[in-house]
Amino acid sequence: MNLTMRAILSSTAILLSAATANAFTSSRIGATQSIGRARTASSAQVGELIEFAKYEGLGNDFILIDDRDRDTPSLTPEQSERLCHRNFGIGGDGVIFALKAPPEGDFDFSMRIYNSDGSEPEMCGNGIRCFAQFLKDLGADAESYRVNTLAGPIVPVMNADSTITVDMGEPILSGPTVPTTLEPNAESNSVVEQTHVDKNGKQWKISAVSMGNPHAVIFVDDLEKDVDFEVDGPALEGDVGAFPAKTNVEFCQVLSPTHIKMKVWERGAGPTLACGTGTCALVVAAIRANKIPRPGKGEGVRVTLPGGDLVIEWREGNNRVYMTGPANLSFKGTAMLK
Ligand code: ZDP
Repeated sequence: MNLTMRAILSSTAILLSAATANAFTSSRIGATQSIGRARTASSAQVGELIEFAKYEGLGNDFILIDDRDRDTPSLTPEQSERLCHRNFGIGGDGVIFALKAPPEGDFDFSMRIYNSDGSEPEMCGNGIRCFAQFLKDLGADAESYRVNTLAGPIVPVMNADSTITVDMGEPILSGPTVPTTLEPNAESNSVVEQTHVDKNGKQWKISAVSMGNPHAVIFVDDLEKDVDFEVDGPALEGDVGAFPAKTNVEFCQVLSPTHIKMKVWERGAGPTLACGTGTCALVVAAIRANKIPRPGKGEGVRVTLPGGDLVIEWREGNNRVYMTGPANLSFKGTAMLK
């Protein structure tokens, strides 16, 4: 095939190339002479080819962009939304940008993320593990990274068994800060199993927790019988009367004192296979609502999500939440912006 034909073909299709993690030899993913563009402060344009890597943490999948020489994302929210489309784009639950550290503060990098609908969340638990693995594969090989996020500093630590543990910070419990308008009914203005009726007239008991982003945690006896996922998820996500910034929704079933099963309806992304921040929020909510006892020091709670398991420890000494789980490269490639 000659070059002209290739150019024509590439203008109608997104080129994907499979690769393994050890294929990262240069400091820049897939850097080539012929493809790519000058990394300026401006955003990329329609018709441009951009390099990306695709990662997943328990099937919560993200397009990773190497913007380490930039302060702001090289793609707009609209371009990111189109790239996340599973038929017209690469497909993904969000686009994550690895950016320069800000001049102030002791950071290694900054992270920004756009959801698959183009909205921008403050934080992303599975995403930050993917982010850390992406940096490692790019050659920034450290034991841990101090990452500047819209939810403050977050520190992923690379474990010897190839899992990643992330210090997700302290949960935010004060209702107005989450933010929720549900009436506080527990200490520190928090909302624990507060009764709420959704727009379809269905009654729920909601615990509101923020891990930088808002979560509505709901415990049910039976995940399959008690939840009409595709109806209840969006009804609660978009309930701006109760959650003015919308909310992620976690439906949970306690299986044992150290094991919880959860299904998530994500704000701005809909049903996803896993949600890191949501898993942290639900363990905090479970302990506060006495659904499970607080585990001993150094012990975690196992949470089974549709995409696999995460282990969460809410440490009593410092009130911080630690999340441990995997993050893996799926493929890398070149995509055309539409
Ligand atoms: O808060 C939001 O809008 C979420 N959709 C952000 C993504 C959260 C995520 N699923 C996580 O793992 O924390 C990525």
